[in-house]
Formats: sequence, structure tokens, C-alpha cells
Amino acid sequence: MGFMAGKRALIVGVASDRSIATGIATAFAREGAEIAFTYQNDKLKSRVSKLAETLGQNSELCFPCDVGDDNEIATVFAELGKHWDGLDVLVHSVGFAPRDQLDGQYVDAVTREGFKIAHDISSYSLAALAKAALPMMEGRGSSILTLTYYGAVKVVPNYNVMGLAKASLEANVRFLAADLGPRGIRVNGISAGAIKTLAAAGIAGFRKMLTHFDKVAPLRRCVTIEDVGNAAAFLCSDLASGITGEITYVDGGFNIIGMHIEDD
Ligand code: NAD
Ligand code: 0WE
Repeated sequence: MGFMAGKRALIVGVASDRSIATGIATAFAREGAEIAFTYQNDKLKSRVSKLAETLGQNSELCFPCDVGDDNEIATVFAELGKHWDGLDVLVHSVGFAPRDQLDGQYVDAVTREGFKIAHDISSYSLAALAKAALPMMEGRGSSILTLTYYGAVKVVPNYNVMGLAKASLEANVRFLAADLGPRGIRVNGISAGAIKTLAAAGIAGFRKMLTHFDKVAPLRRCVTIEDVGNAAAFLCSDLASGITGEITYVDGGFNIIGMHIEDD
């Protein structure tokens, strides 16, 4: 029996078979969890229901949800409540800034509107989902997980306002963990190393970042959605019952390196 048997999970953020959320769903299913999904818009609906089917899930449990819209968030939990009497796991794997924010120097690219959208979709949405999920999650040893990136704590070229939004997201994890701990809900983040997903497509110099990672990270390789999925399954299971408010790095050790000398 898997270590997530009997857990019911809602996963927000599948867009393709390369999505980090897909790696998480795959690990959850392998460990015996039941999974419901949301999709951002109609364009993504068929991909998400296909994944739900492949994982042997009831594909009925796919709901539309643009996390920028409070009504859509409320509807997801109203609909989910018709199928499930409680929720054990909520995964938030969503990040967005307008494309023009992620190119060139931060000081040139950042705008009031770009800042607002990045923080709304990438950070506030975690609190919005947590608020809406609370009635279904409290008092049952449940957990919430989000995905963050090293650009929250150190400067990464072109990541720009997304770095500020991820810093806010990581603080969001701590404030939510403090409030929701007494209500029986753990809240954690995974800081994943760079992975080629849709969100990475077309980012200037992304391939160079991946080869740098292969050379510098202690594990001498990039991480995969399987690596992240397995860590996510652990953090969202009872195996991690004492862990809350933490950011766990799943980055092959990249973040611990201060200076690198090339291998022979
Ligand atoms: P992805 O493109 O597969 O997933 C991003 C998801 O965000 C998509 O499913 C998209 O539909 C969703 N999304 C964007 N705006 C939304 C909105 N308004 N409403 C609802 N959903 C919305 O890319 P990914 O790399 O799997 O990204 C998932 C998470 O992982 C993001 O938070 C990202 O910042 C984080 N992350 C990615 C990497 C990486 O290198 N790929 C590294 C560390 C952290
Ligand atoms: O968080 C991310 C991706 C965030 C992202 C990506 C896009 C591309 C398409 C947010 N918004 C958008 N908007 C779009 O229109 N990552 C951690 C992956 C990533 O993105 C980078 C990176 C890394 C790593 C951007 C610049 C530099 C490094």
C-alpha cells in the first residue's frame, strides 16, 4: 500500500505532461492518493482530463479555475464538496508574470502593472486557495504545498519581478503555516531547480542555465519532475507530519554552492 493511501488531493497547475504538477500527480497516484485537478482555461481542459484518465482517476474531478478570479476559486470548492466530504492535500503549482517582465534588467522591465499581476497570480493565489479550502481541510492532518524558486532569495538574471513574487510566496508559506497549524494544516514549499517546462519555454538563456546547473550542482545534473514529485509526495504525506512552514530545496544541491571550481 502506498504512503498516500486514503488521501484526497487537489492539484492546481497542470498545463502539460512536462508540468511540475504532472510529476507531483504521478507520484501521488503511485502512492495511492485520489486526485482532483483544476485547469486554467478551456485550452488546457483536454490535456488535464487526459492526465486524470492516464492516472486511473475519475476524470469527472477536473474543474476550471483561473486563480486570478475569486468566483472561480469559490466554485471549485463548492463543486469539489459535492464529491468529497474533505480534502487532505492542496498543491499550488502556479506562477505568472507578463512576458515583458522576464527580459532584460529588472529596473528597466518592472512596471506597476507587471508587479501587480506577478504578485497576484504567483503569491496571493496561494492565500486565496487556502482560505477557500479551509472548511474542507481543517482538523484532519492535511497539508498545502507550493512551488518556489531560488530567484526568491538570490538574483537570477531575467527572473526579475518573479523573484519578488516568489519571496512574497515564501513569506506566505510561513504566515499561513503559523495560522493553519493550530487548525491541523501544514503548509510547505519546494524550491525546485530549473526544469524545462512550458513556463520556461522561450526564456532567454534557459538552455545555458541548464548546462551551468549540470556542471555546478553537487549532483552534477538537473532535477526532474519525478525528483520534485517524490519530494512533494513525502511533504504532503503523514511521513512529514512534523514539518511545516519550510522551504525544501529540490535542486541537486545547487543552492549550497558559494563558488565553483571546474571538474578535471
Ligand atoms: P507550467 O507552465 O507547466 O505550469 C505553470 C502553471 O501555472 C500552468 O498550469 C498554468 O496554467 C498555471 N497558471 C498560470 N497562470 C494561471 C492563472 N491565472 N490561473 C490558474 N493557473 C495559472 O510550468 P512549471 O514549471 O511546472 O511551473 C509550476 C510552478 O513551479 C510555478 O510556480 C513555477 O514558478 C515553479 N517552478 C518552476 C521551475 C522551473 O524551472 N520550471 C523551477 C522552480 C519553480
Ligand atoms: O517560475 C518560473 C517561471 C515563471 C514564469 C514564466 C513565464 C513564461 C511565459 C512566469 N511568467 C511567465 N510568463 C510568460 O508569459 N521558473 C522558476 C522558471 C524560470 O523562469 C525564468 C527562469 C527560470 C528558472 C525566467 C528567467 C530566468 C530564469
